[in-house]
Amino acid sequence: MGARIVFHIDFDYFYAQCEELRRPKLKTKPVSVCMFSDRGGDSGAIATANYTAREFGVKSGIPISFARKMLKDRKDAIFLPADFDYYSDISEKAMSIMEEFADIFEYVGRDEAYLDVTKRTDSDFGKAGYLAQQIKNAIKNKLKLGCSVGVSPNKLLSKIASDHHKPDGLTIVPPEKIEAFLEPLKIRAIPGIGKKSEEYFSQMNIQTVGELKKLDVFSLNREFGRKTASYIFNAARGISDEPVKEKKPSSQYSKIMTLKKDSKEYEFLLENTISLCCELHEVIKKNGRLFRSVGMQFVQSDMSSKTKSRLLKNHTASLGELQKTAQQLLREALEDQTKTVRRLGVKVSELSEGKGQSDITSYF
Ligand code: DGT
Ligand code: CA
Ligand code: CA
Repeated sequence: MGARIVFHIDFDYFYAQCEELRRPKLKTKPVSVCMFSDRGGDSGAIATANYTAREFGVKSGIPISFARKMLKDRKDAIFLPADFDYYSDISEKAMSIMEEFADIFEYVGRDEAYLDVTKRTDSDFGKAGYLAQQIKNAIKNKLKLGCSVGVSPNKLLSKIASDHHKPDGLTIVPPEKIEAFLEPLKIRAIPGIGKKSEEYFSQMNIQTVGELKKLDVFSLNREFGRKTASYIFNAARGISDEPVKEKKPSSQYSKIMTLKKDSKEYEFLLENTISLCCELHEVIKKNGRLFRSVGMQFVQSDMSSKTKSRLLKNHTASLGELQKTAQQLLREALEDQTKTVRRLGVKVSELSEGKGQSDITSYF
């Protein structure tokens, strides 16, 4: 077996691009997607902006009021509230197109994924480049969605490479080009190196990845601790052996079981509900997701179905909250229950990414 070949695919200015898709006239205007807070007015932050708005300094995380000031001379500037359901819908479609092209497919978040394509390309970077272009074309033709792709022997390098040319990029880094690719890059290009580490390194006159390589692992250890130090040391050399792990996107998770006996007895059903919640919670945890909606399903002895669901105030990953909500739903469902229950199910939906998905936390 030759070198691994891993793709990182990241959709360009994702939320704003989604807005352009449904209103193509927006394309020539500065578009900012906003997360308005419930305090009203302009309070809240920018989720993302298209490249026209970025030319004026607008970017993710800044207050909406700042963005308005930056764009005050553009009478055509557009500010839209984020519509996550719509973005998730486009994301799911794009993910299912990409899955077809992978040996192993790892969903990372709404706008990115890793694909291990080692087998289907026979470890050949020429074939891999061709495959990457095919994927870009498929997403473009079917959804009109643009993305940037990094191709390299590992996840870390591919993540850096996908960010190298944006939008609509394709950056291929075969093993023999790793050094030449990495050395001139700003250290910030390494996922996990943020403002603070950047300041620390710049005091030592280190700006580029090439310069970072001059530091030995011991001085890095002293500053960052063993784990982070070894990550930085290896990252500067393009080394990372984290495997691409199969993970599919899902808009809901559920667990359903056939009961030992048909029943409409609260205590018996509660006991089973609680254990279903535990199993379901394992899945939620494994996928690093938060949920906001909890649902309960009965398949009754005549095979008819009964469902109840509740939307929580906030997204959560709490097992306690899941069990408490399921218990309430169970009690409500049993209020007018005449038939016995044969199968019992618990479901969570309205999912969002947990904290675990951000680059920094998953790398450090
Ligand atoms: P790019 O650079 O063309 O990939 O642009 P985006 O907007 O796709 O940026 P990316 O990939 O870092 O993030 C994907 C989506 O995640 C983005 O469309 C909005 C959301 N997002 C990113 N950063 C933030 C942030 O700081 N706050 C909030 N609320 N959302 C963010
Ligand atoms: Ca993106
Ligand atoms: Ca991204």
